[in-house]
Amino acid sequence: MRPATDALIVIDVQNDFCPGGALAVAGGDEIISRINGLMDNFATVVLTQDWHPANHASFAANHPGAAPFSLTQMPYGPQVLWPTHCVQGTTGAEFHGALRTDPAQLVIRKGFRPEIDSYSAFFENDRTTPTGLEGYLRSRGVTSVTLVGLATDYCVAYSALDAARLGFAARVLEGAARTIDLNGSLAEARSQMRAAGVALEE
Ligand code: VGL
Ligand code: ZN
Repeated sequence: MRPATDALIVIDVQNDFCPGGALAVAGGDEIISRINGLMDNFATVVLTQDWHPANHASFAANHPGAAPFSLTQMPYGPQVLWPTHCVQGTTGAEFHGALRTDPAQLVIRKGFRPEIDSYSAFFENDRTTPTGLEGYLRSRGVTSVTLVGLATDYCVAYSALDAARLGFAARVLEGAARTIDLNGSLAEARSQMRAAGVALEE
């Protein structure tokens, strides 16, 4: 067991991000057995769940004429328009059936405001609206976070960058994560994480 100051944060291991899902990440289900095993090593386990209303502004379907994976401008900056995914209460939004959920003490749901996306487990995409995770971790004495899940170059990277910015020691286990890799997003995410002091490990 790792020290109580270390938390495992499992990002968005949901049906829609796994093969067969609406925004499937290649090999997304391959990481689940490793993540399940990691949970035994951590006294604090947090799961996140992408949790959008059907009218969410990140869905291409809610922008007439816009193609999925195109870019638009939101008040908070550029935003990729995604296929409709992880709609609240749907099977696609449920955790993958093979993921252990019993060891988790907290489930953070994010992206529930129609007008703003939330990749990070800590802040919505304006980078200022908090999810509450920082307070939860700090009040439990956590100083170090290990991030795994889907997808490396979006929700995992945004979460890791915010963790580092907040002063947590942050590491991403790339072998327990899978990537979307849209227009060079993986290379960009990796260089940003390295620059921010996030440890990238297998
Ligand atoms: C994610 C795109 C849209 C993710 C969530 O979990 O990485 N990516 N919503
Ligand atoms: Zn989403």
